[in-house]
Amino acid sequence: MKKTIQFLSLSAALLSFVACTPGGGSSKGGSNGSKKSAAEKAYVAPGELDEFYAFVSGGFSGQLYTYGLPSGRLLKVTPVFSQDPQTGYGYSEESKAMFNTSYGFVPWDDSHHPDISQTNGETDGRWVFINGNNTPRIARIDLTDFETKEIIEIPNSAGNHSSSFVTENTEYVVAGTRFSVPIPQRDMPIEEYKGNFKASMSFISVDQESGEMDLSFQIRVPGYNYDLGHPGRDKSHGWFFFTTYNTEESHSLQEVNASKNDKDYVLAINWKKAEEYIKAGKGVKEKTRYAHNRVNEKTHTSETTWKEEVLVLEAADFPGIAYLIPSAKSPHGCDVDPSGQYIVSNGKLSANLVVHDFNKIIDVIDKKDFDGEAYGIPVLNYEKTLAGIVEQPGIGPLHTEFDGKGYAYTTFFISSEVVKWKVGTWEVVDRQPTFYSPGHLCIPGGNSRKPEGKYLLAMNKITKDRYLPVGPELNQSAQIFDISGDKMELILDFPTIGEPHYASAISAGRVAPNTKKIYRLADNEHPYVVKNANDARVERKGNEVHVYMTMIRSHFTPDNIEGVKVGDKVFFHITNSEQDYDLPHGFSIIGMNNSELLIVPGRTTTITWEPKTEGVFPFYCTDFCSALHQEMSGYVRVSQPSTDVPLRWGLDGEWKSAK
Ligand code: CUK
Ligand code: CUA
Repeated sequence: MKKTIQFLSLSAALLSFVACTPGGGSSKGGSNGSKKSAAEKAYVAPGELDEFYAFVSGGFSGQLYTYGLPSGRLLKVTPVFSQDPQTGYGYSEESKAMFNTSYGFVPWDDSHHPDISQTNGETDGRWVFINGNNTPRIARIDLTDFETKEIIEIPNSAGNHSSSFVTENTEYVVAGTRFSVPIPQRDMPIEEYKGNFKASMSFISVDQESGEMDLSFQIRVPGYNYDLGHPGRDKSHGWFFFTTYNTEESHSLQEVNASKNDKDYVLAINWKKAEEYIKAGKGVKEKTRYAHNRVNEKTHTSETTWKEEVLVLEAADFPGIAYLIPSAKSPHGCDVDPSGQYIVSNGKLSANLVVHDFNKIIDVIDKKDFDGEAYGIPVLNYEKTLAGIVEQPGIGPLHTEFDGKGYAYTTFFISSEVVKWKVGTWEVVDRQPTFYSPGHLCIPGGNSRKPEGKYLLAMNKITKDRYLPVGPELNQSAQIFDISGDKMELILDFPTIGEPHYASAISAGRVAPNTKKIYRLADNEHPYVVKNANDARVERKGNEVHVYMTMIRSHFTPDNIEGVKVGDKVFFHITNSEQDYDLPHGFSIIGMNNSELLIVPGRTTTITWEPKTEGVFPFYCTDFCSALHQEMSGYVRVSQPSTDVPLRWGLDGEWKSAK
């Protein structure tokens, strides 16, 4: 019965969707001005390409997923914080160092907020940054090949959630802590949290040429929880805004104890001011230890550099760096409009949506018209910084994005809807149900001066009956709305992987032309590269056997190896000799304890194998690469340790021996 009602109301909703908007112009397939059905708007015909790339976080999968908009097609899985058996990321010898942290090898994380690099406040399509929540880290993905190139650990942080958000010229990737902890970490009673735990806001600079990150400085702030943040832009460029919760500083049963205060704060940080102090030699270099993992582009191999100190500015000691603005109860999202004037604090436990005015904030600060302080940080007056209130727009606001046409869109988790409201008049102009309970939403360029307000992607937390049932664990559900008209129109539902939190999207034209097709074999400086198949060989170093192998349609060189012994550790260093687009080969051998390798043209990758018993064992190419793919295979003969079988390798009956 419940099902029927749901179905009926859904059909009604869909009908009204179809009936309403004229839908704006389409950039694909020519525009004829005729009305398009919802299905047509999301339909990207065979052979046609999407208008936008959407980078969708994987949440607890730890990865980044690239979808096309408006089709909802999954274009790419980029492994970031978690091992990936499809590519060998995190299993291959070249990629293992990416997971080094001060906590050891950590091959998983919870990734929430991808953000695209910017130039002059616009997304520029160079890199995507994304946070690892659990073991605090930030990763950089290069959009020429959609691979993770760098992971930097964030010391003095715990639950790296209010991150990773990019300032408008990619000066910094900013990473706020969620939890407060003892800094430096030490053994102390949990009950002594209040007043003793601290929080760190990390400013990670980005090299504009290479994209390389460097932890520039941290600002030490009171021991609240910091949920989300966004950079100021345009007039508020140089500032950063974070939402706080648990200003009660409770350490247990937070659902009650962190929800007592009627208002929590928005923390406003003037990072330009912090830079001035640093230039003047201020701040303290604190001892710490964290990993900085980078891929060497010439060898395609990751390397770890251990860092031993961090520059810290105690916010209370440096006037003008930090201010606390009382805001809606327990705010979640902290969003800044394209002009940089309005800061929306999505008070998830508040009936109204509170918007602060940057001009007023500055005015209050200039007049030093403070309402006291907290831990030495000036507290501003709520009313005096208020731009306006969106009155009772829905229940449980989480996140807001902007369309660049004067409207904002807020997700409401509890009332399960997206609500469109007008910036400046704060009136609600449209609302549409989502199925069900949206978290973040994404409009291409949403976190920039120039949003491209054509589509809105809502990422829902609850799926229930949207797809065929598949047991208790369901994929999350995303929905695309066309927002080019006055009313939002639902045009597509599609399942996602892991739990997407934020997504950031960009016009395809800013990314597609720069993407790589192959890696040039001539540029490959991997120490085990084989550029000419004649140089393929096998070498023994004690109980290590190193196989220098090539792969090309449709054979491995060598494809016969003898003289390997039980107890050996075999390193297959394999170079894909192809120089054509879309020609990876795979590699796997029976009983390997890690993963296959998927090797793209021009690259060398290494996987290990430790045979446990004697015998003759096949290996094969795992990626269907040619009509003779099934022939792309070989054998390794494994003997007892006492064997006198010499180490040799061959192809087509021509054998060579190790010297
Ligand atoms: S959070 Cu998940 S819905 Cu981590 Cu940005 Cu709001
Ligand atoms: Cu190479 Cu299949």
